Amino acid sequence: MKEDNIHEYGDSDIQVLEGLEAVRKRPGMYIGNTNEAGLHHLVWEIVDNAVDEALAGYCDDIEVEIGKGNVITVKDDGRGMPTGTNAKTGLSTVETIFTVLHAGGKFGGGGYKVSGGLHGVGASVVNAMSDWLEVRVYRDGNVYMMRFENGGKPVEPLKIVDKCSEERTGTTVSFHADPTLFETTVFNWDILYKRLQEMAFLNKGIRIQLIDHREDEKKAIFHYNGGIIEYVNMLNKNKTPLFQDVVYVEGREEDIIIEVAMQYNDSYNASIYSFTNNIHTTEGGTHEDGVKQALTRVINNYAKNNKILKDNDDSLMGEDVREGVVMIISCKHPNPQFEGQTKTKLGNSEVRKIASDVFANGFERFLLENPEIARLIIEKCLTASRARIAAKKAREITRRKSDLDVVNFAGKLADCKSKDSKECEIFLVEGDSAGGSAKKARNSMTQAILPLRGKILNVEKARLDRALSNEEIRTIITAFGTGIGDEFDLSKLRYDKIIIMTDADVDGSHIRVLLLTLFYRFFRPIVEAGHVYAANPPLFSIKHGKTTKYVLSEEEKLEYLETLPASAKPVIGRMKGLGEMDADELYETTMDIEQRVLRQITVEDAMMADEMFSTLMGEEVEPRRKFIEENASYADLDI
Ligand code: 28F
Repeated sequence: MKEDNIHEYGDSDIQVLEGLEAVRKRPGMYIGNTNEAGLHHLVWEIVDNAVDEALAGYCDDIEVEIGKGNVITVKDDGRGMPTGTNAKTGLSTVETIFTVLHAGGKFGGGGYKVSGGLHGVGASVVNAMSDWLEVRVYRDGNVYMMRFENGGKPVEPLKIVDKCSEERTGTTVSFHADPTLFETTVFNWDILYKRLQEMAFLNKGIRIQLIDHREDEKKAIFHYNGGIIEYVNMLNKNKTPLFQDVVYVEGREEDIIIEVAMQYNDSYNASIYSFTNNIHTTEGGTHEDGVKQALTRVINNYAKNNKILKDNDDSLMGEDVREGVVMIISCKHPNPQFEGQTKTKLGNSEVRKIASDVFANGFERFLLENPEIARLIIEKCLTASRARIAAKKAREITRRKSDLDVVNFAGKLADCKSKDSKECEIFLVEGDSAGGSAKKARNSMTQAILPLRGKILNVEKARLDRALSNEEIRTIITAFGTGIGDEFDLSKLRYDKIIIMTDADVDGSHIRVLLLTLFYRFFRPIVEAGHVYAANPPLFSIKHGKTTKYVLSEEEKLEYLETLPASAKPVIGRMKGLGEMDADELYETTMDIEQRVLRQITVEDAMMADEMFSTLMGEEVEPRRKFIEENASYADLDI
């Protein structure tokens, strides 16, 4: 306290100073921590007051400056703090705001204090934690100033230090955090940037500037007239959104305001961020629950009403409708109750229904007005639901341990005798007749045969989940022995080589695409480890004398013919499909380890098949049409 201090201390001042001293003694109780996070908390408290003035409708420009020596200055162009005397404290309102704990809980002008940060302790705590603080108020053509030092002790009372134009109004607060109380007093640009940008998103129309004068001058301006719509756009910037427009819904009941912005992207996870009074409620709460419930309900109703979902179809579950969603939920509440481990969960029970009703009404309307987008959303949800069911089925299959016996008994799989997986191979053969020949021709010690019927698979119509309930595919899964999904274990693979033996025609191509998709999605490690092969049946047979040579292509045929003596009279035959070969032919051309040519399938092959599968089996007509057009015919798809 300076000798020439004209401020006289009364009883209330003593109490005030004891209050601020308590803050300095137990900072944890007021700002949580004295680390970097606690330091930045000081800025949030001051910015919150400016944002509240903006939300009350009197301010639209906020500036945060980091000065040399880590002095923070926050400016707003609001009405300016009241400069008169506060009846209760007998001090000026400005002094009261900066020295009385919890002062300014309710704001004048009918607004309520929305931004009261997580701790919501106000400007007096910032003052208590600063070695100096200055406030300037521009109001009624005057510039008022008051300075505090050493943890909030007034240097002198509020006084007029200058004149300004009548139009110029607002409040400016500068402070320097007390280095004896904080682990660090260096402000972090990124932390300030992120939170101020978030504030600007959550409070549309407010312009917030951040300027760093410390080394290289840095400046950022956040100003979003679209508010949380622009937030969603930013979150989706590097993603592929399902549709252009962001769904936006707003509504209020009494003093509670709910705002939701939402879009889907092509990813599989949900990004849902909820806020209450500009505080990120990381643990969620009633506002988030209400909106999530409404999302599930509205999508199911729409899908049923439009016969996209049949009456006896299972309803879409929450996780189905949230796949790929990006959503911001913002609640403004006059009296929020924060619960949970970190006090970041909204507990007010009345909010659940309000949030649910507001979002349901708006979203339902959006779907009715945008039927094309509605269809896109529902198709995405249906795909998610099918994937969920498929994964569940796949897991169930692996649990049925006795399946293998049943499979053998049913005579579908002709297993090999050897139990040494290193020498075993399994042929997945297209059609019963090729299957029959292969069974006759095989070396039953090491070669297992599993015939697959194209008709049964009817791949064109089958989605993967339905494919999984197909007997033959279940047999494949069981025969491999590795299990699937969480329970997958590569070391249990019963065959060293899995050989796909299909014709090079439409049906064969379908089966290959389906099998590779199955492998890609459920058995990728098998592909990665190089266990999957495609048999390469020859295209021509060349007979001369007693020898027969099989060749895979036209070029190879010509090449081989060149090597024959001029006297030779070769007989060239075009090979028929696998089904038309007899057992010997099949063995010689495709199964005999000495003569056959196998092509190892790579993950890229499987990935391409998976893409092809998605395009061909998907509900979207346009990509399918384009795909077929570009690829002319399935038969040409050389995979
Ligand atoms: C840089 C930080 O703190 N801005 C503020 C105002 C405006 C009013 C106010 C603040 C009245 C009853 C307390 C003006 N005129 N920026 C800020 N701008 N506080 S803080 O009032 C304080 C309350 O209890 C203000 C009329 N009503 C309110």
